[in-house]
Amino acid sequence: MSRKIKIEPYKGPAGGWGSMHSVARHMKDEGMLVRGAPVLAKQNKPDGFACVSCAWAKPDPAHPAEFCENGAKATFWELTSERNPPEAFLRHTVSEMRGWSDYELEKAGRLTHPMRFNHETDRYEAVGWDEAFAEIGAELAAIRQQDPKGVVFYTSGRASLETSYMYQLFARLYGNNNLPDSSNMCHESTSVALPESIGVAVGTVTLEHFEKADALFFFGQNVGSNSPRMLHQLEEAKKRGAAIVSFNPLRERGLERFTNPQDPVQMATRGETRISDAYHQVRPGGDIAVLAGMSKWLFEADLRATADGEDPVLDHDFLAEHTHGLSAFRDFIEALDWNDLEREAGLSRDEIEAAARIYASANGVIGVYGMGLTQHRLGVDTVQMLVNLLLLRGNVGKDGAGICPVRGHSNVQGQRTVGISEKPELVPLDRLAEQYGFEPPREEGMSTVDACRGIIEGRVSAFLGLGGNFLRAVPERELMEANWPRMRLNVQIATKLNRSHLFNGKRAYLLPCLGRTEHDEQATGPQVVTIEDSTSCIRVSKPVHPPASEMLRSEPAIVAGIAMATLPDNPNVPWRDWVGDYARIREAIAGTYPDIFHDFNTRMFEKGGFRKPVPADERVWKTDTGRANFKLPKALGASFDNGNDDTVLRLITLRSNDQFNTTVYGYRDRFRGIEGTRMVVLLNGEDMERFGIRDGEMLGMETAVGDGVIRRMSGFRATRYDIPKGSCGAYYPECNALVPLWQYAEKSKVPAAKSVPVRLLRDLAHA
Ligand SMILES: Nc1nc2c(c(=O)[nH]1)N[C@H]1C(S)=C(S)[C@@H](COP(=O)(O)OP(=O)(O)OC[C@H]3O[C@@H](n4cnc5c(=O)[nH]c(N)nc54)[C@H](O)[C@@H]3O)O[C@H]1N2
Ligand SMILES: Nc1nc2c(c(=O)[nH]1)N[C@H]1C(S)=C(S)[C@@H](COP(=O)(O)OP(=O)(O)OC[C@H]3O[C@@H](n4cnc5c(=O)[nH]c(N)nc54)[C@H](O)[C@@H]3O)O[C@H]1N2
Ligand SMILES: [Mo]
Repeated sequence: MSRKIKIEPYKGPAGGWGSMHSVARHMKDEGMLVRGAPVLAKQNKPDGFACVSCAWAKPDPAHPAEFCENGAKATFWELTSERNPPEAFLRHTVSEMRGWSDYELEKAGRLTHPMRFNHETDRYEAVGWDEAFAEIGAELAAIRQQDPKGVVFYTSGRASLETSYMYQLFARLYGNNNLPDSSNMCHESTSVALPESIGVAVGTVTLEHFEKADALFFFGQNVGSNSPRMLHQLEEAKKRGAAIVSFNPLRERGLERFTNPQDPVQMATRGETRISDAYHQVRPGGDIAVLAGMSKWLFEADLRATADGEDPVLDHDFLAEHTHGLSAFRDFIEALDWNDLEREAGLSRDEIEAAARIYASANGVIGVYGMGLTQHRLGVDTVQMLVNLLLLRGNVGKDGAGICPVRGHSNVQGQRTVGISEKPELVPLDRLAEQYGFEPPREEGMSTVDACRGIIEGRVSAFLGLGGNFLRAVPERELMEANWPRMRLNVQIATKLNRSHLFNGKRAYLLPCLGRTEHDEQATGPQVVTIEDSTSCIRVSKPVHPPASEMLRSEPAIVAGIAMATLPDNPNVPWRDWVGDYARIREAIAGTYPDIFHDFNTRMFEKGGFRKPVPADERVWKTDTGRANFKLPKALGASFDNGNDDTVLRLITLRSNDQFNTTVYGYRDRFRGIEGTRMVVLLNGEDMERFGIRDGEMLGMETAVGDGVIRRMSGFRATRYDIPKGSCGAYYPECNALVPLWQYAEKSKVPAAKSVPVRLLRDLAHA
């Protein structure tokens, strides 16, 4: 497919007419011109469905149009009129489809029929549901006899609370805790960092906190592309006079300016809201140094204020009553040298101190962050440094203050709440044992990185994917693709075809499911599901549209179908009744987690949903010390150390405005002004001159970790871009072949996708 490549700076704001045009184009492309508008009217509404895109909070009352450009694209992507039926599969061998792009694979449309891979014909062929379940069940049962630990149960963060609960129970009844999920590549650094610091694994803020905040600090989260509905809260904050400060190596448009498509005056006058008051282009991995520098200024300013008889800068009452480890933290910070901080941060002392002044002048501050903090070698330490900064002025558990990890997939946080975790200590196994009369496995299961290693080393016999595109999302692509076919069984529950379905072991099945927007009719009538958003609010999602095909089954029905065909009967686990009435699943969830889910079937309809208890927001600290802990970082740079080797760049892997993870909606990264191609490498102008590279020249890249594995890719168009010296950017998932599996966040094992050490090469293909 040839597309016109256009690379030029985008002058428009986030939102605005550009966003309206983009929604309209996608409506047309997916054949949704007539059906689209009524569906969007129900998006994120109390009587509608929870958006399948990001996990940002859904306010109640909702805005008249509580959807964004990307949420609309996600809805149209799911409800497209394109179909990928068995006849279409007969036309192409699987080997042939491996040559297709991610865009082309999914563009083929919704899967309509269960499919089984035939090695002889190298094709997927239609199979009946009962036959598929029976065959999968027999194979899983046989593997269970030999090695119940050799099966991986992966989930992507979209599946509902109901499905996720059933899935984790299935894995544990099967005999392992191998429940990696997309969170392992994402906010796992949060899930490890926050419990140690403040005793909860999730953010502490709600929309009410946003309404009262005096300042918001953004670290490595691209709001305009990845959680655009939050721009409403930011716009309101700006109108109130709140300050917004951003730290990001790239100048992301959504953090700069926004035109609210729902504001007729702004739209008519092409008016816009300036979002960030200050924007600091931190070096990738430089946030620990920034946060340390800000803390350093705060300690000094506090001493000065006390000496001058002025109000203290730190919240001494809070520190004395609620925290642990302050003096060690102060010693650590005081010993730091500004030269080191400036070098690691890539920012001047003046800039860092200016940010600290804004921080000190605000009463309530929210620290917002995303993958720019979590996907680094010291991702956990970085998150904990952000907490340290917040603690200094009591900015946790106070009105208008708190920590806000912006979660990715729409129910990724909720899946953890109902037991999707490889870590047995996070799950009430005793309770499950009692409820279902079995002995749950107690040893730690495989995380995503462990599962990849297991697959590469041939220790994994079967892989079940509940959504997602594992093979495309993980690091070390070449070794993963080469070793994947060694498995005995690959079962993928999906809505559309993707690359993970094209590398098959001995047996492979592709099971098509209903999307969240689609009517789900079971024995007792129409069903609804529930999800949890980034602010821990749990609410109902009602489907609004007929299914893409009559053959589709719901995710709960598919999980139950496989489980019943695999496991011996257990009268305590009523799979069939659960599928017949999802309220019964919710009762079971409430039985396992009464504190969170009591009266689940009633409370799910409450206005705005009900909130899971978040003790830290009440200043109750469920930590080892019973207080909020200051944690010291292991080093000042969160990335790798390239010493004096200035030929090694830190590669940031990026999302465009026209994708949802591995789903590529199109080739228009409007905000960055890159259209028609995703194979670009964004480079700093001085680096280009230093290496003698011309704009538009084709380059290769090679990972520079010296572990004996050659990771090389070609075909990147050199693109001059406003990015810090010594770093470069390229799109995920295209460049995942460059990400080494073992280069992950210490403690959380999140692949360090925001600072991959690379060298540029004259293009291999053109050499
Ligand atoms: N439309 C759309 N929405 C999405 C997604 C999508 O792909 N498309 N994905 C969903 C998912 S699963 C997730 S996890 C979230 C991801 O949403 P984000 O958390 O926003 O993730 P990214 O876009 O990967 O990167 C975030 C930002 O970090 C910056 N950054 C890189 N390195 C550093 C650093 O060292 N320090 C700092 N301060 N910044 C840095 C990058 O320039 C980028 O702007 O979005 C969710 N929402
Ligand atoms: N280099 C690099 N790698 C990264 C990242 C990065 O920033 N850089 N980000 C990481 C992050 S944050 C994440 S979350 C992961 C994402 O990893 P995944 O969650 O595994 O990937 P997705 O692209 O979200 O999955 C897309 C597929 O989900 C299926 N799907 C969509 N809707 C449904 C549904 O309703 N039900 C079912 N059963 N299937 C459905 C479709 O078949 C679609 O092809 O990638 C990670 N990998
Ligand atoms: Mo994510």
